[in-house]
Amino acid sequence: MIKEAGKYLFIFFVLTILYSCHVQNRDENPVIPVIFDTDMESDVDDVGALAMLHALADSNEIEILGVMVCAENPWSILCADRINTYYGRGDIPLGQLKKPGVNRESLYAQQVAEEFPGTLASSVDAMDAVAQYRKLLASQPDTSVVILTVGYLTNLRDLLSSVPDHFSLLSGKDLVKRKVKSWVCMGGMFPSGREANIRWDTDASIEVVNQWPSAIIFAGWEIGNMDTAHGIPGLPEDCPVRRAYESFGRIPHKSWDQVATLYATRGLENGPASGFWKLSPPGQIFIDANDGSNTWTEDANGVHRYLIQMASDEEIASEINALMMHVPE
Ligand SMILES: [Ca+2]
Repeated sequence: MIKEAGKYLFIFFVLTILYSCHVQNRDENPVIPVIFDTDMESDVDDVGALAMLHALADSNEIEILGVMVCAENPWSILCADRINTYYGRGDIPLGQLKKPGVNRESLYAQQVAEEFPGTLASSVDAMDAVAQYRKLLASQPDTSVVILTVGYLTNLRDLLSSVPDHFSLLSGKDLVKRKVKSWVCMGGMFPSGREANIRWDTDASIEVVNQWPSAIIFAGWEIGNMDTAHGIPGLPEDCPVRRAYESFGRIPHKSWDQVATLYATRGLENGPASGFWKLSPPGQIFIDANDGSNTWTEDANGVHRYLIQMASDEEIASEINALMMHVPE
């Protein structure tokens, strides 16, 4: 009898220790809530970035709160929905740019949208991106959300100028100030240059970078100009990520959106990839209204920073490739 009781006590001890380790682990590595804002049309790196986010969600490193499309192309959001569905997350809240914005062709979005199963029938049925942003931000704890933009800044411009509604009594600007922890923006070229995400909707870009109520971290063109996706043809045939890359027709391909994604997830603060880059000194991005090019001014009181690559291309690409090649169970 005493021996039996001792056995149960021992099991109880082991379980208590295991549980406290689990709680400790969870506190040390909290799940990062991410909103992904994409122009999934003209280039295919957005697809690679979304694949990475699903791999990171499967390893409980992040939660994909929502996927926003900042482009007019009606196939983009359907393509994102098919990818979410493939990874078992067809219920991720979606938001679509509903006002006029950038409208560009895609070599893969319609193919993926038409050939793969999903939950959204038409971009017309999708919720307005600004409303979805407001709904998602209002539902989250203060200073918690990471916004990752890998496209035009049209949605964020419209979010900032949004007014109180039934989701929140705060203005768009105050809601961002209250809820957003970090905004990582794939955009710009540093210290200067002309990059697509910033220049295609130059007016929105200028308004956002001048009005954003907290810090912005830019993942510039120069640090994403490295090849990844070499292994894509080895993914299963029913994988929409493989279809998108093969339809786009360039494998391997550059990785602007994936680099920003890796930083926004594993690179922040003391994340496992935080040594891959360092932050520039604080400063201010300046965007030229005539051609959308940007320059940079160091300023001790500035709230903008850009990433400076510290690790080799090979090291960073290998981490990105591993995440992109993740196959859901
Ligand atoms: Ca993009």
